[in-house]
Amino acid sequence: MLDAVQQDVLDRLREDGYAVLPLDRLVPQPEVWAELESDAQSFVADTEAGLAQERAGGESNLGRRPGKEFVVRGKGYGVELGLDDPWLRLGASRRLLDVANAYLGMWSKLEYLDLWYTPPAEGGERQVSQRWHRDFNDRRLVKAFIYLVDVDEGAGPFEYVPRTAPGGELEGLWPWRPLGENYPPEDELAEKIADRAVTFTGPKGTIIFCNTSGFHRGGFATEKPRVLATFTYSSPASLASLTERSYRFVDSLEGLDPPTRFALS
Ligand SMILES: O=C(O)CCC(=O)C(=O)O
Repeated sequence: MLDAVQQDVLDRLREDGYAVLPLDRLVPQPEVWAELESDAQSFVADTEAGLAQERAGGESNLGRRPGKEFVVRGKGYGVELGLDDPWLRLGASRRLLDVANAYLGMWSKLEYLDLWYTPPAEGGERQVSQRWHRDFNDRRLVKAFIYLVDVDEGAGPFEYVPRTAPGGELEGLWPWRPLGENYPPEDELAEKIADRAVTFTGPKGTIIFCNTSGFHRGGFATEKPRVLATFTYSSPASLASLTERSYRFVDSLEGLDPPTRFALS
């Protein structure tokens, strides 16, 4: 059962492949946001201290992944998480999970969650996910991105081409295939989509739901850092949902309701 806010997100996801709204419409409890914001502030402070250390020629323990070094990750792959983590609680909450599950038409796995800090690029070209691409994981999946700072053009906003996900009117553009051509030439794609791409600039606290098997890109910050939290919900049939799960759930599953238990196990 979805309430009106969740139903509206679902309708827009089905129609366009994305939906955007203030997180507090979906999760109106101020104490939830206060805890997330305070955790986000610690992440930003630790990251900025680590970056300053690196700039001074020292070493840091900032989390980065080979191939996508431009993002500093608050959690990273292999992290152990329990229900004391406010981000895990949010990602596994029925407010978000029910939307993802309704869209996928099945109970999903919470495959990935992380906090990302993307410092401004020092010149150079767009790399990997800063370029237009489809995600490989599955034909249908849902990602949520929650901005933890105000994001304008200079902070590398997320961008999406509505209706390019499988089932959408533009699905035929370099169509999604398992291990397909997920990164077409940027200029050819830009020509084909003309002005149909949506750029998600928005204030802190904005949440974007998106089926990222449609074309998307982002994180090409040029002037200021972008900070966000991100969750991926995918079908249990997607190999990535089990083999690439980014965290290990180390709390008890006892007492959790069945969809939450499924998402975390
Ligand atoms: O950083 C971004 O805005 C794009 C992220 C992305 O491509 C993804 O999560 O699949």
